[in-house]
Amino acid sequence: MAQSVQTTTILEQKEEKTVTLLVPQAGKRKFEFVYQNLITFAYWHIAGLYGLYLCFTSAKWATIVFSFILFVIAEIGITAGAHRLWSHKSYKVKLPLEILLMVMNSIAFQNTVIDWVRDHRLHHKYSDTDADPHNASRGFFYSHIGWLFVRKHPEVKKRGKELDMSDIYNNPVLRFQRKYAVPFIGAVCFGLPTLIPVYCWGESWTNAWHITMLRYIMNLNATFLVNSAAHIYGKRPYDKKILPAQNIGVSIATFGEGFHNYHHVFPWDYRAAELGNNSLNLTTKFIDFFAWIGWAYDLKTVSKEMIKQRSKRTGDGTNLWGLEDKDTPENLKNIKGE
Ligand code: ST9
Ligand code: ZN
Ligand code: ZN
Repeated sequence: MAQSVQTTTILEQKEEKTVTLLVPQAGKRKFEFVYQNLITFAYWHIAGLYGLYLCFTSAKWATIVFSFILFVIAEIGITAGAHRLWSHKSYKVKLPLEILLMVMNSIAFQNTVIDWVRDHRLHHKYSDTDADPHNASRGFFYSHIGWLFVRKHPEVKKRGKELDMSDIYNNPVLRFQRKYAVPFIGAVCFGLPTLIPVYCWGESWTNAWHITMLRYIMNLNATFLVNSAAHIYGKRPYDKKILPAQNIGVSIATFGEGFHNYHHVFPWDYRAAELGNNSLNLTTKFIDFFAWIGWAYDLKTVSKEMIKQRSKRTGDGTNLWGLEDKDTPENLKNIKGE
């Protein structure tokens, strides 16, 4: 039944060239606002905040717990699914887990995975330039949410067309999600989460709907923090010349996606962090569990030696080798500088 966890350590360092400002900054480019998005996001946020108020005044405990569980499921659908599996191919999965992740991802409704992956691969290839959909050199607000209120920069569309997306376009599970996006995502993200509390434990319609909104905006904003806060605040132990940084707060909010300086340097590592066993990294634990039952395999990691070398060469000198698990012989060696 249980199988041992299989991991692949990439021994050859893929030289990750930092593509800083490959595309000229268009600081003066006029924004073309999409007013429909402004109105929709404003409604989602106001409704979600009202949902928060209802949690403290009239909601049933069952509704709050149910929504929190959905929050966790949806977030893992983004982190383990859209991000680590489909965008970065940092591990492989069997069909049942792929379908499960697609459903979990749909509960988060962050567009379809196909669109998400295209934007995310661009984000890595052209980080913080005009070709990055949520270019953080334009500030916190733009990279957090503002980019969704305006038309994309022409460079995003131009460079996006040059990406190899064949694995994603040919993926039947993702094609299903895109084909039935409106009814399917609508049902699992908004419809069922509202109906279940009403019909299963007699919650009021208004509580069920607004707490669904609360869960939804919490998922969105947690994800957005990776693009904003984790591209601005934190240390840069692996590459001091790039904006992505190590941000513990974001790691807590996103189940392990805030170790962002590491992630941009080693994007193929399924742990998205040097210390994959870190207790904040629930996503890694999720993948490890499925590797244990045999549904996930070929988990890619990076050797300690390669991390250390890269860190010494390009980091800001803040790598805390050994602090988190300093009892291991390997880390004791590192601390002593052997
Ligand atoms: C939402 C946001 O869903 C989801 C993204 C979240 C952020 C992910 C970041 C990852 C973080 C880091 C990882 C860690 C994860 C941690 C997770 C923790 C939980 N390449 O888009 P359109 C072309 S918000 C190539 O309309 P506009 C293409 O031809 C919630 N081409 O552009 C396309 O047609 P098609 C719900 C591209 O008109 C055409 O342009 N979502 C590319 O400029 C039109 O595309 C919403 O509310 C590309 N990358 O509009 C929707 N992009 O697609 C929000 C576009 O047929 N979005 N093209 O090929 C929009 O309304 C619009 O996209 C827009 C831009 C207004 C922002
Ligand atoms: Zn990534
Ligand atoms: Zn990033």
